[in-house]
Amino acid sequence: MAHSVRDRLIERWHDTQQFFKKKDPKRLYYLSLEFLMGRSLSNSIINLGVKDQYMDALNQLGFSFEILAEQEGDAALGNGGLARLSACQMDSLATMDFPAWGYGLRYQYGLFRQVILDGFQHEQPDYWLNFGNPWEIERVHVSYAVKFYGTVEEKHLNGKNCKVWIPGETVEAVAYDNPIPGYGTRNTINLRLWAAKPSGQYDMESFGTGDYINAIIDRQKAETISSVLYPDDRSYQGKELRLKQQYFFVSASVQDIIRRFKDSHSSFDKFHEKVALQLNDTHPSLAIVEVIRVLVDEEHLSWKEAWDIACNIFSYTTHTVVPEGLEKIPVDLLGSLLPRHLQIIYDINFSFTEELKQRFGLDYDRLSRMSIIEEGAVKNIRMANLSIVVCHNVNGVSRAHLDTLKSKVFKDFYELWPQKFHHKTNGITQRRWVVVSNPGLCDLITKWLGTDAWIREVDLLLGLREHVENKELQLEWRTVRRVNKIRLVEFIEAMTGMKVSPDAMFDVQIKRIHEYKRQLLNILGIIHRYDCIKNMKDSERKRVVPRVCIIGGKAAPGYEMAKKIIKLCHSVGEKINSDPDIGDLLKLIFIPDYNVSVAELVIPGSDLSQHISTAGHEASGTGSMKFLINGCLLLATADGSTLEIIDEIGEENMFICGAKIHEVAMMRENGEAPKLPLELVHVLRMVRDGYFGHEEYFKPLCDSIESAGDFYLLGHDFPSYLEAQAAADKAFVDQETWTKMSILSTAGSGKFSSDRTIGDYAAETWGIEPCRCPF
Ligand code: NTF
Repeated sequence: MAHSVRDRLIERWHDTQQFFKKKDPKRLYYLSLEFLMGRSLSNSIINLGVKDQYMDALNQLGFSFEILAEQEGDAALGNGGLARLSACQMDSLATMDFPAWGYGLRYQYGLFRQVILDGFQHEQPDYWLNFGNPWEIERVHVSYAVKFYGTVEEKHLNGKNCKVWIPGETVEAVAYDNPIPGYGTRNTINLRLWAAKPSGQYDMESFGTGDYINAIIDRQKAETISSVLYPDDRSYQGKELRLKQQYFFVSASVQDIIRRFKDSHSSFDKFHEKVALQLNDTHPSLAIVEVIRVLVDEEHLSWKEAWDIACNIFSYTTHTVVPEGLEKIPVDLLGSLLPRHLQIIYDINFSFTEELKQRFGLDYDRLSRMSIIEEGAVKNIRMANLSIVVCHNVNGVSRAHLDTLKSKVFKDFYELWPQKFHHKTNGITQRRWVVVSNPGLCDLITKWLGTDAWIREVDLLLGLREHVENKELQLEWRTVRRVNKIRLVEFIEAMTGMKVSPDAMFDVQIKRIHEYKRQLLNILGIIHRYDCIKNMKDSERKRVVPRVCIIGGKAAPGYEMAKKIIKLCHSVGEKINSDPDIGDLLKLIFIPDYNVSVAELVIPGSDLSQHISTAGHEASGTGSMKFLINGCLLLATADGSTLEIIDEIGEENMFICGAKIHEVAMMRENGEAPKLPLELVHVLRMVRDGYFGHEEYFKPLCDSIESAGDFYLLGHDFPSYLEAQAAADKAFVDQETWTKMSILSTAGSGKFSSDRTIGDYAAETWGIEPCRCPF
C-alpha cells in the first residue's frame, strides 16, 4: 500500500519540481538538524485526497486500514518541540504552495526508544530503517563531497590572492528525498535528508600500503556521521561528532542550493532575489560561513559581495529562553575540523567588533559580551551571536519569547539592531492534528460549519462559536469525545495492563521531561489529591470527581533529575493504583515511549491537559495548541504561547495558575527564600519518609524544592495550582458548561495553525510567494 501511495507522491513531487524549475520563483530553504515527522501513510492519503478510495480497496481485500496503519513506525529524527515544529511547518509550506525545500540529516538511529523497567527509563536504539523506508527516494546521483580537517594555503591565482583549503578527510553526502504532499493542492515539496557514505575518491596512500582490509574499514567510518541523533535537546557539549553532523548537512545543502541556482543563472547578482535560507535554531548556522566560503574561495566573488549576499538571504529563529541554553563551539575544535571556516569567523568578528567600537566607543564589557568569540580558559564560538550578526531577521517563537529576547537573552543586540527582532508565534498543522488523528471531530466540525474549507483556512473554525449553545452540537461533541476516550482506554490497557474508566476526567501531561516543565509539580499535586481522598469520609468521597492522570515523555539519557521524576511517577502510580480505598477515584498512568503517534492517539481522548512550566521558561510550547484544537481544556501557567491562547479564547475557558513572568523575575532578583505552603511540605514529607519507597533516590527531588532554593518555584505555585485543579473538577461536574468550553477552545484555536505562522514568515521574513502547480 505504501508503495502504491508513494507512486502517486512521486508523480506530484516530480511535477512540482518541474513547475518550480520553469517558474524560477524565490525559493525557501529550511535548514533543520531535526524533523519529527511521525508516520506518513495516513497523512499522505489524506493530503492526496485518496483516503476513501484506499479504504474501499483495502476493505475489498479484507484488511482494516486502522490495523494496517498501526504497522508503520515513526520517523523520529528529532527530540521535541523544535523538531515537531519543523514537521508541521513543512506541511504548511506544501499546503500553501510555497516553493520550499527542507534540508536535514538522515539519521540511521532516530530518537531512542524508551523502555521502562521497574519504573526506571532505559534507552534502546531506534533502528527505524530496519524494514526499509518506503517514503524515501534514494538519489545515488545527487551527492556531494564534504571536506573536513586539513590546512589552508595561500595561493596566487589569476592575479588574486586566494585561500585554498586542502582537506584531510572527504566524505560523500548522498541525498534521500522525502516527498511532502500539500493538502488540497498538487504541490508536493521535498525534504532532502543527507546520508554519509565513504567518498568516491580513494586515498591512494592508505590503499597503497597493502593494508587493504583496514583501509576499507577506515573508509566505512565515514558513515558514522549520519548514524545517530543526539538525544539531548538543550545542552551543547562541544562534541566533535555533533559538529561534524552540523557541517556535513550544511555543506551538502549549500552545494545543492548553489548548484540549483547556477543551473539557471550565470552570475550571483540575483542570488538574494531567488534564495532565502532559514536557520532552525543555531544548529545549521555554519551555513552562513559556508556560503561566504564558497562564494569567496570557489566562486571568486569579493568579500563584500559575498557578505552582502549572506546578510540578505539568512534568517534565524531561536527556540531558547536562557543564555546558558545557547550553543557554543570550542575554537580549537572548530579550527581543527574546519580551519578555513575559523578564519572566516574571525574575519566576520573583526568587522563586527570594529562596528561596535564605532557605535559605542571602547566599551570593553559590551564588546566581550557581544563578540562572536567568547574569551576564557576555553575559547568558544557563540553561534547565536554569529547568527544575529549576519541574519537580517531574528525571530522568537511567541510574543512573550520576543520580550525575553529583547530584555535578557539578546538585550545588547536588540539595542544595536532593534529592527532585526521579531516573533512569529508557533503553530501546528490541523491536517495531522485533527484530520488525521481525530476523524470524528473533523467530520463533526465540517458538518456544523457546512464546509471542510477550514482544513485549509483554519480561521473558519470561529464559525463554531455561533452554535455553541446548540444542544444537538453539544451532544454530538460529547459523543465524539467519548469515542476517542474509549480508544484511549483500550490503548492504556494494551500498553500498561491497567483498565481505567472513561467516565473519569482524563488529565494529561505529555512532553519531554524537564524540570522547568514541572512534571514534578503535577506528581506532587497527585500525591496531595491521593492524600485528601485517603482522609475523606465515605460521604465526601462520593463528591470526588474521578481522575485518570496520564503522564508521558522521554528524559535525555544523561539527565538525572528528569529520570528521577519518571521513577517517582511510577512509584506513586503503583501505590495509588493498587490502593483499594481509592478505586476508580484516582489513577496515575505513565505511558511509555511517548512519540508523535502516541500523541495522535492520546490528545483526542484527553479532557484536560497541563502546560505548567515556570513562567518565563517555555519559549512557546506547541503541545497546548494540539490539545486546544481538539477541544481539550488547558490547565496552564501564563507562559510562552499560553498568553496568546488566553487572548484568543479567554481566561474563563481555561484554568490558569502560577506566578506571572515578571513575578518570577522579581522573586529571583530579590532572592526571596520561599516559604513553602503546608500542603507541599506534607506531600514532600511523604516522599522523604519512603511512603513510595526509594527515599534515597528521590531525595534530590525533594531537596531541589526544600533546600536548593526551589529555582522552578514549585512552592510558590503549588497553592494556585491546586486551586486551578479544583476549578477544573468543579467545571467537569457540569458537563454542559464543560462542553461549551471545549467547543470554544476549538473555535478559538485558528491563530495557532502553522498555516498562519508560515504565512507570516513568508510575507515578513522570507519574501516568498505561492507557486501553485496546475492540477
Ligand atoms: C522548543 N525548544 C521550546 O522549548 C518550545 O517552547 C517551543 O515551542 C519549541 O522549541 C518550538 O519553537 C526545543 O525543542 C529546543 F530544542 F530548543 F530545546
